[in-house]
Amino acid sequence: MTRAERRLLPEGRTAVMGIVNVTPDSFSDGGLYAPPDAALAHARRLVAEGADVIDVGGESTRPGSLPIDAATERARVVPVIAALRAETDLPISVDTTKAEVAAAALAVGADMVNDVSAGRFDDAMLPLVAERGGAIVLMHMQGVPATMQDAPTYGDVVAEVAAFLAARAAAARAAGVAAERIWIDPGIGFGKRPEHNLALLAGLERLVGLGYPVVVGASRKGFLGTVSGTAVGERLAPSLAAAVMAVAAGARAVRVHDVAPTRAALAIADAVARTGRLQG
Ligand code: PMM
Repeated sequence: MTRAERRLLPEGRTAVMGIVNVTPDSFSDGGLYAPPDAALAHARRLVAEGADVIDVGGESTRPGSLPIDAATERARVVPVIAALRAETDLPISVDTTKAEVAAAALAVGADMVNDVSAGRFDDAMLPLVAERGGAIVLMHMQGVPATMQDAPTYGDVVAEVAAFLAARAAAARAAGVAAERIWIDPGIGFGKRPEHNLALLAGLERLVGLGYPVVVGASRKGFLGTVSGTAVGERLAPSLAAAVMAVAAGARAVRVHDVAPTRAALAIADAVARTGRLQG
């Protein structure tokens, strides 16, 4: 199957993007999957649990984290993506802000670049994705990971994130990326206080109205702990609630750690949404 033939969004239900962090320092899974074999085994498990997309990342973007060099990042993600591509036709995305890493990942079979900087950290990113016929996730972030949680400030967070994403989608199209290969993401937790994250979930329809598939990554994030009083290892139920709320507001995809329970929860959200559409 070629890249052009692989469907990024399944028909009639929300896409579940399963997270494979090949990093020694991710906030939510603590580097559990850092060795390539462990990352691959984890990816296989997410496939078996029903993931629609596998998102492989080699650089931590947790608050306070510092960038790593492209060679290190490439060495983490490329073997995992190549091995995964050899055994599945599922879409694979690479979570990176570096065109060099994205190019290597696309060359071994990735379909999509998940860029938390929306193409701003590397000017070569959008032209690369256009040239290779890849897809891209454009995510909002205020600041950079090292300092983004120091003092996030907004006037109207929903309006500002919507304007940012519209501008970045326009930049991607101007670089030659086809409109149907662009997803947008509010960037939950990226330069945002809990009230900003809640406002974005409450106002998600505004982002949906921009006309691109919206993906939401709330899984296990800090604001869920703030609101529900749960530690990072206890956030499955809050994560499922956030995913269901996102889908009810029109999100087409969710980026999650826990694929099987998310699929089960979203089966209900999708069925209710379908019934609502039938009722007109
Ligand atoms: N969150 C993280 C990393 N990459 N990509 C997108 N598109 N959206 C997100 O919300 C997002 C991301 C950080 O979370 P992790 O450490 O659990 O992967």
